[in-house]
Amino acid sequence: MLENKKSSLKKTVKIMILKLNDDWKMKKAGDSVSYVCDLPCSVYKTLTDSNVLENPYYRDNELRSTSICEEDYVFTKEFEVSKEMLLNDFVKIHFYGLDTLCEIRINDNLIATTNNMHCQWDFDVKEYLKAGINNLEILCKSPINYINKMQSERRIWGDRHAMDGFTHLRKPHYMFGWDWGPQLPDMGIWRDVELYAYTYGKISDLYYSQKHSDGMVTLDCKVNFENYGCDNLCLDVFSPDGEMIASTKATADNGEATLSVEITNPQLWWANGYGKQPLYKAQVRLVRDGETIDVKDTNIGLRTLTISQEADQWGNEFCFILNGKKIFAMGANYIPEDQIITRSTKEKTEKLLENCVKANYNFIRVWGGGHYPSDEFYDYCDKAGLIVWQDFMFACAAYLLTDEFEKAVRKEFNDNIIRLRNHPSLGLWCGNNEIESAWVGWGLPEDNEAKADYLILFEKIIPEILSQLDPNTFYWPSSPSSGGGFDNPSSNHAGDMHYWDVWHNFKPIEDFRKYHYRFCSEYGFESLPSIKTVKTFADETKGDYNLTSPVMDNHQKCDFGNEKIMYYLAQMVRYPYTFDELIYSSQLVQADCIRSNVEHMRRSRGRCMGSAYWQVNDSNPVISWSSIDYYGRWKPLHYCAKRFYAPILLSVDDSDILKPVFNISNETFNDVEFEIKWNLRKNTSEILADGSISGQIKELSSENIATIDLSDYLETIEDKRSRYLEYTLFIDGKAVSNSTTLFVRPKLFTFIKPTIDMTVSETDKTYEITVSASAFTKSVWLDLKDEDALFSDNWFDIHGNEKVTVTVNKNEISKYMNIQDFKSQLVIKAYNAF
Ligand code: BMA
Repeated sequence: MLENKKSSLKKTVKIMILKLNDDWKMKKAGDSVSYVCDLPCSVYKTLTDSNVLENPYYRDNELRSTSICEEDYVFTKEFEVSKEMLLNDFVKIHFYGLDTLCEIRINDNLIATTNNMHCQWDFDVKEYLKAGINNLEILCKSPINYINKMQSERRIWGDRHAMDGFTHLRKPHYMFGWDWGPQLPDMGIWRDVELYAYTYGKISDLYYSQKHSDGMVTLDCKVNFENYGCDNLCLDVFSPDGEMIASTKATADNGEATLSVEITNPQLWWANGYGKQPLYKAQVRLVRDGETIDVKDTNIGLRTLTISQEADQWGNEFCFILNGKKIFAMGANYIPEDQIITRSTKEKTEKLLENCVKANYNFIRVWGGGHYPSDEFYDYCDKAGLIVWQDFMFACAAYLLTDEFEKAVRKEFNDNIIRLRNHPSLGLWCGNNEIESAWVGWGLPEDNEAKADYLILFEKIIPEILSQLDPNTFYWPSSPSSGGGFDNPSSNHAGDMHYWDVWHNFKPIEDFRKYHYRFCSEYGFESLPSIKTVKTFADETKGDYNLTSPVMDNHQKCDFGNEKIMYYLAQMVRYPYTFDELIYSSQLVQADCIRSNVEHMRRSRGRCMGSAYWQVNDSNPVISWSSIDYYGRWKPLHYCAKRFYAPILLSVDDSDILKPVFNISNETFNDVEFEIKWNLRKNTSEILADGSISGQIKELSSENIATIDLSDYLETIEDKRSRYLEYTLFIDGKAVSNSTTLFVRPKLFTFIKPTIDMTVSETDKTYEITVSASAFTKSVWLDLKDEDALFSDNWFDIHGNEKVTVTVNKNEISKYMNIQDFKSQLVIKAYNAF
């Protein structure tokens, strides 16, 4: 009987997986009190979830939270292993992300130590496991103690907003603080953990390459695998609607094989705005005796995508070329979604990216001071058509290539390149953020060793690894750069550019338009977040609602950030007397500034081929350059982005205000017939002159359509201060783009205080808000007092009693409300209606 039982236990054929994500415990090393947690978990998350630490984002709690990470912490978990699992030849543990300096023990045996948060870790553990209950322990050592020690032994330069010495450790730099983030260098287990076992083989990784020729794509898949008795490797390809369209097989003998199929009539993958994002499914199976041992599915977008640097009359262009078409990249910079990374969720990531698509982005830059985002991030970009500019995780710092550091980063490159290289959205790898330009022009402390190591790391090691692991994706050494070798990285003639003279260097907002960039991958302007967001960290009763209060000051991380806000407000708008007005005004100046920059760049399409404003999101509730705040609330800038990134944009070049020039930028593949209608109006909105212009604008082009002469109407200072130009672009009779140009800065304009009329009605699925006013009303802002809603349009101008109707989908409101509640929640603001 006993014999029989024993022999019924057989090696499983398929890979066995045991997830180890739940029921962990955390305690400070040496302490007896522990707290329960599930993965992802970290010190700050567990302590706040257990109510032993107040939220570090609240008021100035940060100041009492940083030092928590001067201690070591231990995470433990008990888990049961079956006899069956241990029958397998290989039993391994896989960590998708450990933060950062960890000692891993199983049943008190030290298995490994780790030193890079950007890596995944895989260890053989069969010999340490027993059938029944086992104990897994992760000791996380203080990152602060580590960087202090390393920095005292050998100083290396790093941006001063982060804790001194951060550059020594491969942990997202921003966790040590940034000019938009508190210093909370957490520790923990930030991605999944699993135990897995196998005997006959396993697929390690896949690399897909595409060759496009007329009406056909050859899809090659290079498979790395382990084989201990499998017969075949199979590749099946399914069309976007699920039909199997190609299939091939190879004999599985050694550790590498290439499978190849042909796809006829390929449906091409396009970036958002240019076409659809059909995703084919490619499935690779490792087979033994007709049974699948391991399987890996990959979404494939059929496309060619690289950067063109063709020489032209201005130098060398820098633009994405997608399926042979040169496109204008429209997007923003992405930073980590939470300062306490373990608070990030798939839902928040998807919502954020969905909001990027709603604002007509076609690309997004993953900035190098954060982390390599989750798989879900790229899956969403694939699905939605957002081209990803992917920095490697190095920013604003120098590094020394010690043996240990080099080993750590080589593993990081390997892990992340393999993980991300098959995504159709992956458009470009970039070495780092602002380090080439820092060496050239920031006056860094002299350090020849680190400077030489810069070239080895970013211009030798990374390109070499990419040529092995992902030769299909374009590599750019740094952002900004004009190609590397410390050769004028901030040039306007080639490569990408970060423009910060407006904001960091106090240059007037209009200065941006003096220059022409090839691709502006950073520029930005700060504003305060919504009052609803301020409420989550500031206490009005304690006097926090004041820009220079200690709490607001703590939530402003940029040097002289609040001073800069006031400086630019004084240039642009009337003095804001209330806190509410201050928030509104800062958002107004931000939106107007970024809008005018983008319009300028889109007018220079051909010469300039990309715009990424700094930054789309926030990692915490803070005053920053973001267009969407930490709680996902759209600032006016995001509503503006939806407009200035519209596929077809009408804008006005007002360099000569007496003779404004209408420009249309057409970022579609169609030549379009258009009509522009314009009105020159008084501040009452009364029309003084009007006109219309029709014509055709070619696909993928930007053209100055017409200049109008308004000098007769703008003779006196009073005229300039009380008249404005308003214009709309119609295509097929439908208004697709509209805006307003003042002839003076808003603070100098003679606004009339309007009476605003607003009515709300409802349909099954929407609330409809109709607004009109007794005079010209600038930058109207609709909002709900306590809840959140996405408006179909917001931050628009009203031209007197001409009605504007805006809708809200009922399912876009954060909480169910009937029409009465909705009306009582609705607030309206405007620049001249405070
Ligand atoms: C850029 C970025 C970040 C920074 C931002 C705002 O230089 O690369 O380092 O947060 O400016 O200052």
